[in-house]
Amino acid sequence: MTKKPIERGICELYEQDPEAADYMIFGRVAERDRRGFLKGAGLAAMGAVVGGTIPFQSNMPSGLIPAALAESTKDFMLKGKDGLTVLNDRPINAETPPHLLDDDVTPNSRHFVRNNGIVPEMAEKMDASGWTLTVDGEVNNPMTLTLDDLKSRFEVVKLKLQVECGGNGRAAFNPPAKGNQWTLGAIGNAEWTGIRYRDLLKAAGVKDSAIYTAHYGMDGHLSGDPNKLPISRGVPLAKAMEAHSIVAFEMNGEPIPTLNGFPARTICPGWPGSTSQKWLRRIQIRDVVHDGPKMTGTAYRRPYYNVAPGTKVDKKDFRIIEAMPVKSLITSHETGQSIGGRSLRVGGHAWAGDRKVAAMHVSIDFGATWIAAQLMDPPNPYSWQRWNADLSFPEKGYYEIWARATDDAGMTQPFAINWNPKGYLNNSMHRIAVQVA
Ligand SMILES: Nc1nc2c(c(=O)[nH]1)N[C@H]1C(S)=C(S)[C@@H](COP(=O)(O)O)O[C@H]1N2
Ligand SMILES: [Mo]
Repeated sequence: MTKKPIERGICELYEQDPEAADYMIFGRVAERDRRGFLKGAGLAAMGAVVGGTIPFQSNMPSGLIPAALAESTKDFMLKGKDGLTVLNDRPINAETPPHLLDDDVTPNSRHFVRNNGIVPEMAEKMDASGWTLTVDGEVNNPMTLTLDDLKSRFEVVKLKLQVECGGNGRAAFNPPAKGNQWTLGAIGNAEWTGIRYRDLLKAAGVKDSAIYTAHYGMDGHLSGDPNKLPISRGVPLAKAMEAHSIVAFEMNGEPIPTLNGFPARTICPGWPGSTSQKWLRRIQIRDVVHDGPKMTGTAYRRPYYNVAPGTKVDKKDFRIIEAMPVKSLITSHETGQSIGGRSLRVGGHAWAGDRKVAAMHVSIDFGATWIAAQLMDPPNPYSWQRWNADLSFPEKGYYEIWARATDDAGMTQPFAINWNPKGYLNNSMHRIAVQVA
């Protein structure tokens, strides 16, 4: 018997049980009228997903997959998001095309979204009344704090921090890896306001036995089972104690948007985005490595040695992914663009997990020669870094611009993909095509 997948494509969900699909995708808050039409918060959630109110909603049969989700997922917009590509193989996952990531600070409207479960009602309503954060486990003073407690009892910091999904780049794996087929855009670098994770832990008085954190959110499991969690991950205590790991309550000066974790989330920058728990409600300090959903098995893990594409790897050889590898994007131009003159200033961002980016290079001759780009310092550690390069094309025609970053430990982005069974950590260099007229 094959195991029933818990995360299924929207189309597949609708095919099997349209009404249940409405319920799962548009939330447990979905209410129906006598004829079974969606109303109330469920309808509002559907409006949010299709990007507007639905004037003829009273004609809309229940269990009808909105065409915006079924087709042309490229053009349909999530509420509060602008130009994101929605991957329709799971409820609400959307990435940002690289040319829309040109801002040094990623606007809320362009920060990708990766959800493993159902957005909690509190976040849909953007109303934090009654919200608390509990810190417990291996601590001397377990605490339960309100949002006001966070803001008033601890020093508030503002940091520009990169959050990247561990599976960003998975779409390029061959043989393909199961999971969200992210291309390049599951990365963002917003300015987060919050408190240092370590200040919280100091206040709670971490015991000597503590080695790992466990993060719990308010989102519901896709199955609708209230006893199941979609995801609960954590980090080694040392990562939580790092000066740039925070519990954030604002994103770019505004309450964190519904889809990005309102009212509060951890940000453990430079590590797989899954360590940055959204809709946070509890941090448990543990004396063992956390074993919540998506911590064990092969989730967010890779073999500790390199394997040839397609290799079957024994589960015991998988290790938890910690810092993400060095990476960069060309964001100044969209791939396929026509260029008028022979010279072109290109630019983008580079980042390197826990490290700093030390050098940035571009090539217009398929990697035969490389030009050093100008590389800025990050505004703070764990922010991505701006780079720019002035190119000149010898004649008209088709070119590829390749970009590669090198971190301060000498690691450079490869051309080929470092294949692993679950399709994590693809940091192969970004290439765009241009036509020089
Ligand atoms: N509670 C909760 N937190 C979560 C997730 C989730 O599904 N539920 N997804 C994680 C994953 S896999 C990633 S990559 C990041 C994405 O953050 P974003 O949606 O704000 O871009 O959130 C993480 N935090
Ligand atoms: Mo992720």
